[in-house]
This record gives sequence, C-alpha cells and structure tokens, in this order.
Amino acid sequence: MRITEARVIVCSPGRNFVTLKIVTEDGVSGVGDATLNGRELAVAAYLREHVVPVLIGRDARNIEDMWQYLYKGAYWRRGPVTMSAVAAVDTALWDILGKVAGVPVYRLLGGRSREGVTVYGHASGSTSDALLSEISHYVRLGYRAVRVQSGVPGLPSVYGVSEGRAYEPASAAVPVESVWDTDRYLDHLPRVFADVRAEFGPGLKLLHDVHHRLTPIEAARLGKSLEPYALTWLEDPVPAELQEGFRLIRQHTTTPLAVGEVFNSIWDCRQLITEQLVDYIRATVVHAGGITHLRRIFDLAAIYHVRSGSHGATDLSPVCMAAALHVDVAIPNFGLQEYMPHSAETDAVFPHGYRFEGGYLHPGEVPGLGVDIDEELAGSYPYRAASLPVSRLTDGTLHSW
Ligand code: GCO
Ligand code: MG
Repeated sequence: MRITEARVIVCSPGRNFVTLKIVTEDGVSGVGDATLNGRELAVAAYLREHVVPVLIGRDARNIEDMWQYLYKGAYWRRGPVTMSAVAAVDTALWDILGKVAGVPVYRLLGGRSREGVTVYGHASGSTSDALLSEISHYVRLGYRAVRVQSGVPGLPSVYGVSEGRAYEPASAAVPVESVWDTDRYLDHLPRVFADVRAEFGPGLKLLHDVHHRLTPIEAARLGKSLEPYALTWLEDPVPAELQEGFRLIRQHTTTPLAVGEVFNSIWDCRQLITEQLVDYIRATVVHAGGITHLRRIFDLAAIYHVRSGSHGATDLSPVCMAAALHVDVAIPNFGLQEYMPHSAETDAVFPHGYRFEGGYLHPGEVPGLGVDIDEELAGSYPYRAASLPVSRLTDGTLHSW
C-alpha cells in the first residue's frame, strides 16, 4: 500500500491548527494532528521540507518502521517540533490501517478496556462566585472532574483564567507579558479550594494546573496546603526538566502530581515514572510521537502504578482528540482525559465521530480514527500569527512558564 501523496494543511478556524493528510495508491487516506501552540509553522515546515518527500512510495502499513525511520533517521532526535511531525505521520498511518482493516483504531490497540473515557472540564473565575458558577455548569453537564483555575487578588490577570470566554491562551503575534506573584498565589489558593469543596462536597474530582511556576519546595508547600481538599491532581507544579526535583515535592505531600503535556518522548519522563515521582502522565498523541510512542510511555507507566491523564486543550485539534480517545479506551492504566470542547467553526473543519455523554467521551465505531478535515473549508481560515504569553515577576524577572 504505497503512499502517493501527503498534504500539510495549516488553518485557523478560531485558532491555528496543522494537519497532515496522507493518501495511498488505493485512495485510502488518513489524518494526523501536528499542531504545536505558538510554533505551528515550524512543524509545518519540518513536515513539508523534511518528511513529506521521504514518505512518498513507502508502505503505509509499516507503522513501526516508519516511526523508527523518522525518529532515528533524523539524527537530531526528540524535541517538540520533530516529535509533533513524527506524531502526525504515525497518527495518519494508524487511521489508514483502521480504515483498511474496517475497524476503529482502538480495536487494533487491544480493544475496549472501559465503557467510556472519563473527562474533565476547565472551570475558571477571577472571583469565587464566578468560579463556583462555572464549576456548577460542568456538574450540570455531567462532568465527574473539573480543573479549577482562579484569579489571584492583586494580580491583574492569571494565565488559564478565561472569565467565561472560550479558553485561548495564544493571543497576540508577539507574546503578551503577564505579571506573576508566587506568594500571593500560594496564600490564596487554599482558600479557593476550601470554598469549592464546601460548595460541591467530596465527590467531585478537582484538579489544578500550576503551569510550571513554582520551585520544588514551593510546590511541596502548596501540595501540603491542599491536602484537606483531596485534589485528584496538582499539575505541572515545577518545570520538569529536573526530573529528580520531584523527589523533594514527594517528601512533603500526598497530593497526587500530574506532569507531561510538554513532554515529547519517553526520555522526558522515564525517571519520573520509574521513581514513582508522579501519579499521572499527561503526554498526548500530537506532541509525544503519535499513538505508537504514546503507547510505550503508558505501558512503562503501567508498571509503576502511574496512570494516563492526557492533555486535551483546544490547542490540540479534534484529530488529536479522536486519536487520544482510541488510546484512552484501550489502555489498562487510563486515568483521566482532558476535554475542552472546540468551537463550532473548528468542529465544522474537523468533522468527527467522538461524542460526550454522561461525563464520558466515546471514540465512536467507524473504521479508523473517525475524524477528517474539510480541506476546502479549512482554506477559508488562513493562518494568523499567535504566541503564548510570557510571565514576569513583579520586579520584571522573566519567570518560569
Ligand atoms: C492544559 C494546558 C493549557 C495550556 C495550553 C498551552 O492543561 O490544558 O496547560 O492550560 O495553556 O494547552 O498550549
Ligand atoms: Mg496543563
């Protein structure tokens, strides 16, 4: 089954996405997400210049060999740009294989391990009332888990607090600069979760994302202060390059830790997993080398009692979400799947079969991944430069993101 064509489609239905469509001699095609928030054109160029030319003529069924060829053959291994490009090829080939086999991809991954994929939504608010109201919205929709992000008194804005607007972190072409104050944040957050637990009781799973902004001892202090509120996870407490830095957090708190949306290979999290320094690994299909590599990460995690908790913000396209759901429904050590519904214009460009029902997402039963891209409609949404913001301390110091 030779690959005869591969197209890289950059579009912006509300936000930027990069999609790879691979077409075989039999006319069967598959899609892969290659979106890297704020660096989309880097991945598009990597695909167009260095990947598409070597795909033509290769057998679309040899998924593992293709992965090894693109990973080892590049010489310059790993990195978010490279691995997002590898992921897009890998995902598209799994899509094609499912279509050729006539089954949804999860059947090729060992079949269904659960009825549905438990998801969590994003609630945020700069005041307690606004936040509690947003959480109520998700509870009414049937969500069993909610990520809680709050404004901080004295800070003009806090990343991830969208005030009821659609969550879109990448705004201006040149990064917006926001001010961060760790002391104010550490002082305020326990009160936020005290209010939330008082309002919603013990049954609702609560999560919080620190977005890498603390030092290990600050994260230890935060984890300890939140123990009375029994979070399901505290996410990205510190920058994760220093994997052993998590030992210090672990020594002080039982609050579970989730890390990994910025990881792009098993090497980024090997120590975190094998030393059980985290409880959930957040890597996902588009940034961690596709379905083939993500399965390896989750299989290693399963040995060490670490569960999945894949990233699923709206800056990952419906193609990634569809692929993630096939992995989520099949693996034995599934934890949670992040789910931020895309906008109507995004969904129109990416018709898909997955659906939300009773707090679960379901991947659907059509052969392949059950998602596609309407290339003509995509063409009506041209790319527009947008970058993630940067964070500075009150004295102007450029701070961890
Ligand atoms: C998450 C992420 C988002 C990021 C975004 C970056 O947990 O969903 O941390 O909050 O801001 O995905 O592109
Ligand atoms: Mg996050």
